[in-house]
Amino acid sequence: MLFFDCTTAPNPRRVRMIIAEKRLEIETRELSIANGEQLSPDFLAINPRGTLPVLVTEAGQALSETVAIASYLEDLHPEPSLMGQGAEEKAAVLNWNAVIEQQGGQAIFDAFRNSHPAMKGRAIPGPADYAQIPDLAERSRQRVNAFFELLEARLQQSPFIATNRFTLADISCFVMVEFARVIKMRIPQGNPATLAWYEHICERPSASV
Ligand SMILES: N[C@@H](CCC(=O)N[C@@H](CS)C(=O)NCC(=O)O)C(=O)O
Repeated sequence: MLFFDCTTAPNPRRVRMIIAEKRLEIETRELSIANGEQLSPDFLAINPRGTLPVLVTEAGQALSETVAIASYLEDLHPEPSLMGQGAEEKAAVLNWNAVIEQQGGQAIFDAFRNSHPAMKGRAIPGPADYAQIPDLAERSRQRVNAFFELLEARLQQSPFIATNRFTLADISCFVMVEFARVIKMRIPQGNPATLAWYEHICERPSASV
């Protein structure tokens, strides 16, 4: 197995947290997105989408989606479970993880990639260059505000994002919320349930990877 990582990027961080939670040791290769190493011909031969993370499985398949990597590692190493146990929990984890990615992660990434000078011409990850759309950055910031309200409503009802235990959905949410610092957005001080959840996750050893 081989894990292609980038220590500055949020999606690879989700995989690092999964690996840490499951206490696995996987051979890792670091690539620098800042230096464009994800677009080298050698890496594009492994992942033509030119994105990180990538996990090359035992059979040699290159997985480029965090959820797929999480599912693969969960099958090989079921404990501790991060993908839920039983039909209801498994469905809840996938459901909430998708909500976090689409309502939170995508809004944060769009706000960042369509406004930050370092992302000029790189508004979408991958081999093709796309121009920034400033209006999209602004609209995305509005969506991030809505995401924080969605989170607060959920965490008023549930100790963790998807179930009553820590799962992949919490990892995704924690990483996205921390990444929002790049657009200078943080959990609002008026959202006590989200702040308490955040402090609780910060106590886990995996939060520091
Ligand atoms: N859907 C993928 C997203 C992968 C992704 O977009 N990764 C970003 C880093 S967080 C990337 O590779 N960016 C490369 C670039 O900006 O060119 C996942 O679940 O991991």
